[in-house]
Parts: sequence; C-alpha cells; structure tokens
Amino acid sequence: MFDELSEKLDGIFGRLRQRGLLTEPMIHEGLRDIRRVLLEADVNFQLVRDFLARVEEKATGERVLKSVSPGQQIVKIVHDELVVLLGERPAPLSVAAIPPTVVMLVGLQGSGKTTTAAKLAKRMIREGRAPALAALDPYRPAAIDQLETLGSEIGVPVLANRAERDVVALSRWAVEQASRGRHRAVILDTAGRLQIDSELMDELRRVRAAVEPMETLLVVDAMIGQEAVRIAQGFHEALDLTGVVLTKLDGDARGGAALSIRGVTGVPVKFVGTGERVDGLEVFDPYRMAGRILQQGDVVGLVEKAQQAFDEDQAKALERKVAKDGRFDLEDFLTVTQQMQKLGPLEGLLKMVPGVNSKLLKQTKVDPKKIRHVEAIILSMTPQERRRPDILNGSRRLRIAKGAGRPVQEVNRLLEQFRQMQKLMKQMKGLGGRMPGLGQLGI
Ligand SMILES: Nc1nc2c(ncn2[C@@H]2O[C@H](COP(=O)(O)OP(=O)(O)OP(=O)(O)O)[C@@H](O)[C@H]2O)c(=O)[nH]1
Ligand SMILES: [Mg+2]
Repeated sequence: MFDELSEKLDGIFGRLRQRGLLTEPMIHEGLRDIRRVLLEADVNFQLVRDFLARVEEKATGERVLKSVSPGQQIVKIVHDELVVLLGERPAPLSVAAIPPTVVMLVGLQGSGKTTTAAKLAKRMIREGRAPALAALDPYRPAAIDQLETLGSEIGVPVLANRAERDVVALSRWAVEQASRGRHRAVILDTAGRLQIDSELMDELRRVRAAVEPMETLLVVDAMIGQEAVRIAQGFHEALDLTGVVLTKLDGDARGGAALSIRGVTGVPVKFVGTGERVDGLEVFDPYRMAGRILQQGDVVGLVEKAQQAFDEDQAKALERKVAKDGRFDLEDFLTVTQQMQKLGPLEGLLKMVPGVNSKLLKQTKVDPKKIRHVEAIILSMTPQERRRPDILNGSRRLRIAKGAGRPVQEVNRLLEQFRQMQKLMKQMKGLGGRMPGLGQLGI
C-alpha cells in the first residue's frame, strides 16, 4: 500500500544509520530527502513542512542514547511524529446510548459507500451488534439492488422503500424500521454525486438533521491523492464529519491522502478499505500504519528499549543523590512521579518495605491523567521552592495553584504526597539507601 514511499524512506534511513556520528548538516540533508519523498507521495505541502520542523527540533535537541546510533534515534523520532500526524490512536465508532446507533455514509459517486456499508455491517455482526443497512438512494434503482445483493451475501437485512422518493422521509422511515426491528445499528447508504454541489450538501444536511446520526463518515477514494483531502475539507465544512473511511488503499494510491487527511482537516481516519470484497476493511491504527510506512519496526523497538534504559540510569542517579545527601526535593518528586507513570504502580515493590501503610500505597498509584497536573503544579514553583518546599506558605500555594490552573487543595494534596514520599525515602535510606528503585524492578 505504501510500497514506493517505504522503499524510498528505507534508503534514506539506511544512509543515516550507517554513520556513527551525525552532524547537523547530515541531519539536514537526511530531512531534505525525507521531505522530497513525502511530497512525491503527495502528502500535503504544509503538513510536510510542519512535520519536518518538529522532527528537526527533536533530532537536534534529543538526549543522546549511548546504546543506539544517532541514525536509529532519528528513525524513532520520525516514527513518533508520523504516529502523531496520523492521529495517535485508533478512533473507534461511537455507540448511541439508545439504539439504534445511526451511521451515515456520505461521499462522491463511486467512492465506495455501498461497499463500505456492507463491510461495516459485516464487522458489526462479528461484534454482535445486529446491524441493518438502509438504501437512501432514491434516484438510482440499481443502487438499491446492489445493496440488497451485498446484504443477502452477508446476511444483513436491507431497509429499502422504492415508493418513497423523498430522502429525508426515507431516512426517518429507515431509522424507525431499524428501531422496530431491534437493530442496534443502522448504516445509511446515501447517494453519491459527481462533485461537491450545494444541492447534495443541502440534502445530506437535511437527512442529518432528521435522524441525528452518531457518526457521519465520509467515504473517499485514496487513489485521487490530494483531491481526497480537498473533498474531505468540503464535506467537513458542510456536515461536521466524525470520521473518514479511505477506500482503495489496496490500489496504487500514493498514500498522500492517508497521511494528510487527519492533519489538514482534523477529522480522524477511522477505517481503510483494502479490497473489493466485504472483508476488505481495516481499522486505521496510526501506530501500525506508521510502522508499515517506515518498515523500521526493529529500530523503533531498539530505541524504545534504550530509552527505558536511559530512564533507569536517571533513576539510579537519583538513588545515589538521595543516598548521598539524604535530600529529596520536589524536582526529585516530579521525576519519580513521571517514572511511576511509565512503569505502572509500584505496589508490589512497596509492599515489601516495612512501615509502608495501605494509605500510602493507594497514593502511589498514579493516574496518567493527573500526571500533567502534577507537572503543571511543580513547574509553577520557583527553583527555590522546589528545593525547599517548607517555604511554601499559603500565599505561595495560592500563586502556584493559579499559575498551574489547578485548585489550591490539589497543591496541598501534592505537598502531602511529597512529604509521605520524603518519609519513605528516609526509610529506604535506612534500608541501604535505595529509593523505590526503578532499578529494582528489573527492567
Ligand atoms: N480495490 C478496491 N475497490 C473498492 C474498494 N471499495 C470500493 N471499491 C470498488 O469501487 C467501486 C465503487 O464502489 P461502490 O461501493 O459502488 O461506490 P459508491 O460510493 O456506493 O458509488 P455510488 O453509489 O455510485 O455513489 C466498486 O467497483 C467497488 O468494488 C476498496 O477498498 N478497494
Ligand atoms: Mg452506492
């Protein structure tokens, strides 16, 4: 699917990885090559520029890991940024609280709506969601026939009403039928047009207002490259799309659309079509997709491991510092909190430490969502406050709370946790000077 792009990127990374040391001009040259192949793959120009700016910033600012080469580190940076560009994580279909979940498919003629409707229905059967398909193209009798053929192939009922010519009435009727038939989902297959015109958009808007779908998915053909991005923009402006299905990625699409749609429109790609048959549908997973494009899975894994080892080194350094001068300040607290989040709860380890009560154990469970708040609070302190938390009086706490945009109670709670951990550190020191040692976890 991304063969050509992958091959070219592989060549560039191969050259970068051969070098033992990377100078800035070398990085620059590598990035210029990447830029060229992304543009050749028809990725949006502006996106390419921003993407490479981020990669370059990271590549020049990155801490150097001792166990991997700089070239390998760049592969990892490009990979991570690619994942971000593609939307970070899969975007599953939303489910309505009261069934049926209405999924409306829109798009230009021949983009693959009817095929995708059947593919999605097949997927829903596997998930036990008893779907129905609704034919909302009153203009072309053959369109209804096509959906009925697909429906009987996969064993999904098709709601069609050849006598009704009004699309809005038709859509209301279909959703009502699905509801009566106790279907938990209904997929609306709407009519396509040759181009975006106000009549088409107006009709779709009225259908949307009438049945209020949970999902309004644009089905767009990846083979048309950048044009797909323009179409997505047009549909999104008119209909507030919730997702995109990119079809025909099995063909010789250059991949630019897949790489650009999310970045340009902000609408997530939810699925990709990878064949004419009803099982040719895949969830769009940014991480896996980036892996497929770069084909450098081994390198990415290697650098991830090295980064973990780096964190371990950092933990050991902290251990030494605590052991040496017995001091544990808020900067250390931030480091430990961040590492706990990476490593998961430390209960197992802490349970072995005498004097650790269950209250403290609960507190060491770090909620990943809260980590940002902890960071914000600590970063709102002055360096002096971080080193000497005992000077944090009421007015300082209030200022910090304001600066971090968090309630002052949260600042107090954090300081309480900090004191608990400080106490724990002292106990650990008594036990031989090891902190709740990330090193002890054997990673
Ligand atoms: N190779 C490939 N072909 C696809 C894919 N999705 C759809 N097609 C083909 O594209 C053609 C058009 O598909 P339809 O599902 O009829 O498109 P549509 O959007 O419903 O078309 P209209 O109803 O006329 O607007 C058919 O020949 C499909 O087999 C895909 O993911 N890969
Ligand atoms: Mg169709």
